[in-house]
Amino acid sequence: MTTTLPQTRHLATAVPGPRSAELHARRQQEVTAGFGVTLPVFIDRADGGILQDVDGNRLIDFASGIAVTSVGAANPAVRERVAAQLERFTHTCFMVTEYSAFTEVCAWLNRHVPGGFEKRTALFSTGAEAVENAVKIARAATGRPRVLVFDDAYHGRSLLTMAMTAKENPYRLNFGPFPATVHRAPTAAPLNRGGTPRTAEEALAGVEAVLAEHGPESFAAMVIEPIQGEGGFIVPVPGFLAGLRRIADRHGIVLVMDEIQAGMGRTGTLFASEHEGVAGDLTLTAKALAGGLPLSAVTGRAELMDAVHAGGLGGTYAGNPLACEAALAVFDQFEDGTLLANARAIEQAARAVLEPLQAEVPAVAEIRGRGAMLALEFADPQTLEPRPDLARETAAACHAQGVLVLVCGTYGNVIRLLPPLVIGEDLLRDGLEVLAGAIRTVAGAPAAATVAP
Ligand code: PLZ
Repeated sequence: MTTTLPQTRHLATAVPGPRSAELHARRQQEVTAGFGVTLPVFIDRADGGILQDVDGNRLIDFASGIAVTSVGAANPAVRERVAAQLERFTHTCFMVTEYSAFTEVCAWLNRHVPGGFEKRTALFSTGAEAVENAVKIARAATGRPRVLVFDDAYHGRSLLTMAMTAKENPYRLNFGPFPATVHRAPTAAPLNRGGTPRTAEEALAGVEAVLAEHGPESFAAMVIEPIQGEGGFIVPVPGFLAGLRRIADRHGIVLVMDEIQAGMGRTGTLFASEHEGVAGDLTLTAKALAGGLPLSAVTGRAELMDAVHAGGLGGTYAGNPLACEAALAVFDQFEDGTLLANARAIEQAARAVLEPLQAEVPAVAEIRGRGAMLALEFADPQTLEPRPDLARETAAACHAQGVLVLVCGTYGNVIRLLPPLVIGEDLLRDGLEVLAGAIRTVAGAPAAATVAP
């Protein structure tokens, strides 16, 4: 694939460099303190697997803007279609007058989203909006109020989706009260949560218990990520999603599959729920859907999607024409299977470098994920206490060497990899070697004593 930037890591200054530091200082004078930043570096251009900053550093992108720029941040087909649309018009509002790109995006999703039933799609702009609208649709279709969500869930920052998100700091802190109709059930525990369920059966019994407590007939929806993203790249234990499917069917609850982070090819299949052979009644996409332009979708059973009264769904920017054109360009690139093959090749390359660390560095507790959605969890080898300090220091060491990795997890002790699916082999390997070196330096030598998080 042709790119506009050299696909090599290059350090021209310290990271962040002087120009970034200047711009960051200015930002602090003008931008709310409520936005955090992973790495205070200002980007000038980006393409393929590279982010080039204003100091001339070329950083390896293992973040993709949180799983968004899977086709690269300056994908030629995306640029071309968006530019052509820019010449025609930028906006009409689909609720005022119509345009075909909106319909075509819906048609592609109806065809490709899992589930052998007739589907309809609604388009919005952000992931949180897709989640909110799925709940609206499920309520309208069932006439029920409650929503079931799970431990370690992330569904957004809006008032309802924040209530659905599990992690207190930073997402929920000081922002309550929360709607009383959102209830949380257990998932089978990732490695270091002693006392929580370990198997699908145990977790599903916990789900049934929460439903029974409030009456299963009062639940409109259960919402689950097929791989939990912000919560720590937690792959569901085998049988858990299938069990949720059965419980949803038994009680007439709408199963909502939040594929916002894990979907659109990230895990080596178009949708992560395909790995479990489970289809949601409603499936949510956003992020990588439109190659960096804001677009999200709710796709699902026609009878649910059409249960809403006309005018009940919408939004000024919902399914913006530039974003729809970008999505159509992304869809074209899934046609030949290369992007999915890339995701699987990224997994192989990453596992080959990272898995040996498990034997070598005791605090590397687990390497998990699917395709190009892989994570490494740090915990004390004896107590399994989370080690967020090691994740933080490893990320900082990578950043200093020009590799952008993100930290996630309910305990902040997980390093996650979300490279663009178009990242070149050499660049990927270079980034992985930097990461492995950082882990050895930070967490390697003598088995560290437990440090309070
Ligand atoms: N559902 C599964 O991953 C967004 C959030 C980053 P929006 N995840 C990244 C942050 O700190 O805000 C996400 C997700 C899943 C929903 C969302 C929400 O998508 O487009 O950010 O609203």
